[in-house]
Amino acid sequence: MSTRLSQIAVMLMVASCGASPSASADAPGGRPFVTAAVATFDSPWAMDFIPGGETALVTEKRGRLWLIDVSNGRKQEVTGLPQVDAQGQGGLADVVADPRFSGNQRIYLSFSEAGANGASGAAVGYGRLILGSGAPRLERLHVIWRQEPKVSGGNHYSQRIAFAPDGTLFVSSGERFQFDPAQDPNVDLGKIIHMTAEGQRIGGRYYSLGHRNALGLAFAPDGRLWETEMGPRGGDELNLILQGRNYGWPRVSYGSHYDGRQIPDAHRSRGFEEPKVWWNPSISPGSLLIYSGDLFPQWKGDGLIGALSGEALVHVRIRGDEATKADQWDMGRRIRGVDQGPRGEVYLLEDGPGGRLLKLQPAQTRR
Ligand SMILES: [Ca+2]
Repeated sequence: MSTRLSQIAVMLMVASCGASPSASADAPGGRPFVTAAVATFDSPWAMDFIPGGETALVTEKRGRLWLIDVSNGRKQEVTGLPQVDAQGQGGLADVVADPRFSGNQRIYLSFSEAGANGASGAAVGYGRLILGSGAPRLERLHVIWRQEPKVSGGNHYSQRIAFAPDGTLFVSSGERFQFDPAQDPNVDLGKIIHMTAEGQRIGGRYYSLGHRNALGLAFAPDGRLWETEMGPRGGDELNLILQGRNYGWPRVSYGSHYDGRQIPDAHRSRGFEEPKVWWNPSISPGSLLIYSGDLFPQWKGDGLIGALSGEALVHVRIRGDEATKADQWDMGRRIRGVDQGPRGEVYLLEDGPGGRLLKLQPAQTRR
């Protein structure tokens, strides 16, 4: 079935279930959106729209990058990608088009790269995306950041990229399942790092510390930086990121270690930042979008989180520097990515082989 046909089918199903135009789209138990599958991928990780159009970039963990026209589902593979170390949670990860893409054709990628003796680490680079006739290709990839130190094991790279409103870059640098280095000011592990678009560090080694595995990093329209972080068992967090602050891992967490050992709860009394929201049981937040469109006015300025183990789209209400849990819609699949389209539609990436790109639109037209 074509995308458009399946979309119509979903809408007809909703209509035949008795949804009336006057009913609230947010009625308890009901979803305020309908979904349509646009395309499928092999373990997709992240997506970003190229400014000004219907074309998005989608990464696959094993190292492939795709251009996709979301209006018709047509995919083209981008050549010229860096060699990535795809093991465990590592591989090709985030993709972000430069906000000045129309002038410089630049895209940023994060990926895991191999080091000596089987070690690996996160990295960020940019290149020029050459479009036009022929296959799309990435030219002159230039690595601007390498996580130090590289360590063994394939966990907690994080490697999420967020452009700040002023054109500088924030990168989440996971603690690589090493625990204590998240508190060591002299290594990159467990930090959020601030750099220029060329990779020059701003304000020293790190912007904030004490993070575990921060897979969500996004600016709100008011300029505040929010982060989601995978905690240990029952300790997933949404944090407001402030310069120089310590978020406590592994000294404190609302969760407990996987072997059952307890971790002290209270952050503030021990000198650490409290999470704004935390989840027990875990939802495994894999991505964070702060919604800024008009298509879903009830989400404007709020957080939308793709939940992996939670198999859900999670809505968090954000008001200034405060956040509260709002909705958790079961999607029946691990949700890896969440992004916003050019007209305010929301896109989700399912996790794993055959992961679908889903388009979310309002469940009914408001009259
Ligand atoms: Ca914390």
